[in-house]
Amino acid sequence: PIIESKTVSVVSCRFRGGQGKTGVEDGPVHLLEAGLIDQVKELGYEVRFDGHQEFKDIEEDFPSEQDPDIGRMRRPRLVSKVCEKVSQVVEERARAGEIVLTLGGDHSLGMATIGGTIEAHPDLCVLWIDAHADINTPETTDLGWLHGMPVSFLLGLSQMPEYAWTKGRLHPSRIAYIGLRDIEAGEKATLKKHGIKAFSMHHVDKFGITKVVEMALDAVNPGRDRPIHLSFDIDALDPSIAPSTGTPVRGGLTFREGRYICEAVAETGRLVAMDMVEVNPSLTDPADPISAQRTVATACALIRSALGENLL
Ligand code: Z70
Ligand code: MN
Ligand code: MN
Ligand code: MN
Repeated sequence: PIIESKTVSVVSCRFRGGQGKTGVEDGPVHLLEAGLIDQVKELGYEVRFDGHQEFKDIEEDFPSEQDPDIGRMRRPRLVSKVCEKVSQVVEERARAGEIVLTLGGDHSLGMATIGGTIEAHPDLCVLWIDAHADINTPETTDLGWLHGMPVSFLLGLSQMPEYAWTKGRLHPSRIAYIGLRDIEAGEKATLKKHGIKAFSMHHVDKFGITKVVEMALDAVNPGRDRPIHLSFDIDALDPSIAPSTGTPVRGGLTFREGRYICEAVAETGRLVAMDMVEVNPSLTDPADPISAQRTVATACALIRSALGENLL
């Protein structure tokens, strides 16, 4: 493979506490059952996978009734404790020079994975591929779910004692979005205020995915020399190819556009970490019995693309 590291470290996070729907904790199980590890080995990597991350003790310490809301934030302590733990695991593996592949679980995990990666790779840049901006703060959040807020913690825009471990080390100039189409007014204001590069589906239509990826990389990684963390929310893709997710939004990326983003990252040879989140196999359309299978297959294909499949 083009990527330097020969080891992919799989961090499986069966966690759903950052949002309201059951089933997203089964995402990693289905990805593994689909043969993800063998698929990655097939590409020439060593794979390190030592079982699912264990959150039982934390979940016992912070059951919903003992984890009251803070402002509008729901399950704030549970999410913080789980993410702090995941962050330490990701940091350790990134420091070992492994490509860290985190399987979610919901996207609150993004504060953990990027928070961990940036400790090992301080000059990190991030591509956040999503229908949503996930940049709400405790002040702007409407529903209070943490999966809509991780970027604000990464950038240091949200600070609270319960989240003291989040260091806010990511500079707003080091993150770019692709795929946005469901952004709240408060989030839009935050993006504007901090000059964050955000490419919506409108930009994908207008410029094409090739140009959009080039512009995104030019913004966060002009010399193509910085390590890249690719945080992929499966809901960035159109619901026709990735229906099994908690908040599907019409008009998303095509299968090829999704894979193109991943291939372009692989081409740089600078991928150090990837997240694949919000795959919820329990959300199936009765009229479409293989919707979960299709979503899982799509997620596996995206991961293989980011690891260099089909690059000549
Ligand atoms: C909304 C919020 C979100 C994913 C929904 C939604 C965020 N902006 N993220 N689904 N994956 O609750 O903050
Ligand atoms: Mn199942
Ligand atoms: Mn997301
Ligand atoms: Mn999303």
